[in-house]
Amino acid sequence: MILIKRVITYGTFDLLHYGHVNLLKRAKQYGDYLIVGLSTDEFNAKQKHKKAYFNYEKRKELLEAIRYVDQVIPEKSWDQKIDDMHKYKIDTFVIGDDWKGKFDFLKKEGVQVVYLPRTPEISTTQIKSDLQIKQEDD
Ligand code: C2G
Repeated sequence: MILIKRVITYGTFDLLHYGHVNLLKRAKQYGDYLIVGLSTDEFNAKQKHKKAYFNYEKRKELLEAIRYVDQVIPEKSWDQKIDDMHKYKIDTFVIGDDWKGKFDFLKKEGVQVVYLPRTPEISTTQIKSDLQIKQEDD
């Protein structure tokens, strides 16, 4: 019997860039099937206090085009992760090390928790501020 190892990660993935792709590529290496819990526009606004440039549908479309991503589900709240681990039969939870330690509680659900080093020098915030400066220069 072939065991399908199932991996999950979560994020906003706005202005998709190579740091995101690098995370997804490494996350996929932990299994055979990668699910992304994509922060909804409402979750971004109400809980993460950030407004994505691209709305949920567009961010989902971009993620689904990435070879490493097998399924995209909505991330609507901070509290859905435990249920998600069981609902989607997750073996490994992966996220960038800016979250180091924050999701260790998932180990109690029998899930391996992995924090991966972030890709240096790139972030959605950096892109936005660089573009801001560029516009002022133009
Ligand atoms: N990331 C990375 N390197 C970067 C930028 C981002 O590895 N240069 C990773 C982040 O660590 C995260 C993923 O890419 O694992 C998505 O980044 P964000 O959209 O910024 O994720 P965040 O807003 O931190 O949402 O419940 C968890 C949250 O939804 C995580």
